[in-house]
Amino acid sequence: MRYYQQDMECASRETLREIQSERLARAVRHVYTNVPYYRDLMDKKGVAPADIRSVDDLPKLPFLTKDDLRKAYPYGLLALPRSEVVRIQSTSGTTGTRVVAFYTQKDIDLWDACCARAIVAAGGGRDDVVHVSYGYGLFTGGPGLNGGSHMLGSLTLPMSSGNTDRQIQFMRDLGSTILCCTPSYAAYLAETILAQGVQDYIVLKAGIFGAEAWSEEMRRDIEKNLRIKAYDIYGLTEISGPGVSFECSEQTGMHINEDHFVAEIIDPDTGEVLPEGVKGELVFTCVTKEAFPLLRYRTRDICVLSRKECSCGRTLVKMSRIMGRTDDMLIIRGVNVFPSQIETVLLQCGYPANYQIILDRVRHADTFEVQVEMSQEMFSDTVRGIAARERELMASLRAMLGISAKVTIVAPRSIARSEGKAVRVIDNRKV
Ligand code: DLL
Repeated sequence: MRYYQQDMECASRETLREIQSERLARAVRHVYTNVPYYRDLMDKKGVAPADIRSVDDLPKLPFLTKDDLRKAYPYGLLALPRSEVVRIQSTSGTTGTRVVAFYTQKDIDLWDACCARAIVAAGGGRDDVVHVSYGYGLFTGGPGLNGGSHMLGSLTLPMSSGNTDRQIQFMRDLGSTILCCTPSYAAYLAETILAQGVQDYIVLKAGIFGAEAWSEEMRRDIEKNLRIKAYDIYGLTEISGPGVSFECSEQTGMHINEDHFVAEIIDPDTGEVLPEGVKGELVFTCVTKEAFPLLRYRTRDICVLSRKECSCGRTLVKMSRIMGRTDDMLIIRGVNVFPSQIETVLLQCGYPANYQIILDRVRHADTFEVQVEMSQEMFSDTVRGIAARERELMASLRAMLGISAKVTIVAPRSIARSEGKAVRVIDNRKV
């Protein structure tokens, strides 16, 4: 099988445009009628549903940002009664308020189909054993690839993350052929497999890795060590989850599932739409979703779009790797972290907000340290007292972020002050 839904994946540009335009007009009517928050934004901009007849009219619509999601938290952007909605997924927000997204059964079916397209593009089919080591739960990685694999009819192994020895044991015993996890976990698994000397018992052929940035060098390492082809996959909770775009055999960027998510690239400063091939901020409009159809959602991810012909036969537009962010979000071990979340915890725990986040990548795995200045009153604490405070702070940070950081409490005024903006993040990872 080369495609999962060939009619859409390989449609002519004109057909795709027509489908997008028709779906867009319908989505705008749906949102305008059912989401007072967005109706207000449209009214303020002086645009009515009747003004949106084709994708060319997209720039007339107002943008949505993570800030709008925070203001409308939790149900303010829901476009259907709660009784129609069957699932919630979530990811970090900039402060204590998390981002929540909602799905009807049809929304989940569409999302699963997008992930099935990604698995087929990576060479998957009904005979494969799809080993899903993304986290399950609020994070979309596990549920998304799990759903895609089910829909395709592959044998699905819902491993979730962690317990590396058991992952490898099952990989051997059950003959996993496609591995789905973050690229850093794939690299770690590869290393452990080599260290255990069991590589000859592993029959993986492909990997579908995303949720964080990774380099071409990292791809080559993983491919060599696991003897597989490694494919990138992109997505975000607000738009559905993994499978918004996926890589094909050409491995030169990710095809966006444009029949569901219409992409634009804008200048992050002016909001102006940029021509194809120019680097800028990626914006998505959901044209088929029922429960949580965000229109012109600013992802803060920076990339380039290309409609150059692809050797795989798909006509869906391709996005490059993510080249950076327009905000200060960090992705640490696949988890989104905002410095403002760390600040919130420090203030809640009575620390001055003088801190530094130090990131590194040791053998493809992220290290994450938070150095925090103690207050003057803490200065007289005993060494044991400080160690206890570090443990306490580690637990509070873990509760806020969902991942562990090494916490080091340092003397007052020992973190270098900068002349201008505070340097909160020292990121030594090379991506
Ligand atoms: O990370 C969804 C996902 C799960 C994608 C599994 C791929 C695989 P969020 O937690 O909402 O959702 O984080 C979304 O992660 O805006 C990007 O900044 C980043 N991101 C996702 N995929 C990639 C990728 C999931 N392939 C945020 N390369 C996005 C670089 C990625 N960054």
